[in-house]
Amino acid sequence: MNLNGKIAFISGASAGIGKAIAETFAEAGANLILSARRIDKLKVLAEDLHSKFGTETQLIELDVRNFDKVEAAIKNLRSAWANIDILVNNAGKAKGLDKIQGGLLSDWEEMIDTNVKGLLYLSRLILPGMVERASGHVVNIGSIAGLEVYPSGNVYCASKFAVHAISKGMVIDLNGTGVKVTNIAPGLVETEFAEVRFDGDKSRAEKVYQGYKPLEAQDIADIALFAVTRKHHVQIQDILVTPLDQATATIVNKKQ
Ligand code: NDP
Ligand code: 8X3
Repeated sequence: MNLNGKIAFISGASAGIGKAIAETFAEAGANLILSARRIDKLKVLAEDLHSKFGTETQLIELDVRNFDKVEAAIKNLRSAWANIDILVNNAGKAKGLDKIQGGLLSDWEEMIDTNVKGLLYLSRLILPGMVERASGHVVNIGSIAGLEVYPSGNVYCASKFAVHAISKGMVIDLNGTGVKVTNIAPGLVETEFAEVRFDGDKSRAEKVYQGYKPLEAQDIADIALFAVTRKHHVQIQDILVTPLDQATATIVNKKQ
């Protein structure tokens, strides 16, 4: 499973699943364009990957909600970096866990703008080059929340249902172009996700992952690497992965 000579663009590479995918793709030989808002975290990661694996990186301080900035970032890539082989649309989040009648508009906008529009912006800018070269792979990080709606999940679930629909739309529209699409739908993964959802409330966030063994970001990175290293004729469209103790979005075998 090697990615020697490949260029991968990863959104949201400063933490969690995106960071683990960066580390795993780097170990497999890829060079990386890493983007997130927290550039300091990307710098530390890039230095680490260079010293461990000799990885070349381009770092982009980027909020995927801002189309003008996303467009400038992609258009300003030097020619050696312009031919992106793999796009990992990972940047995303849940904000809040409120009944819809009490949800915050600002939370809804942040989720929809990041999870849906950010993914669309990057894809719209990067896909034409892949189609022109008849080669490329888009990995979208969906969620079990894109397959099931759970109580108070409303808008987060809607944003991930949208990711799943967009992934299927990509598979259909890119059919015959040589470009592959993979949608990965994880269940509970222990990352900064819950802390972000609960606005930095660490004790509430910790409870999400207590009483069972959640997935680790590395588990998702292993799956992403597997998906992007199959033979040319093999396209893995959809993967649902949960911890052993998770049956559905709401049924989790917790020992308290
Ligand atoms: P983390 O909070 O650990 O990481 C989220 C990443 O997204 C960070 O690198 C963050 O970087 C980046 N990000 C957030 N907002 C923006 C933005 N506006 N522009 C650019 N980057 C942004 O969470 P996860 O690693 O868990 O989440 C990654 C993806 O996986 C998300 O799409 C999430 O919905 C999905 N997912 C997570 C699951 C889980 O249980 N953890 C399960 C299923 C799916 P920065 O803050 O520096 O910008
Ligand atoms: C993250 C998993 O169940 O918290 O997408 O929505 S869940």
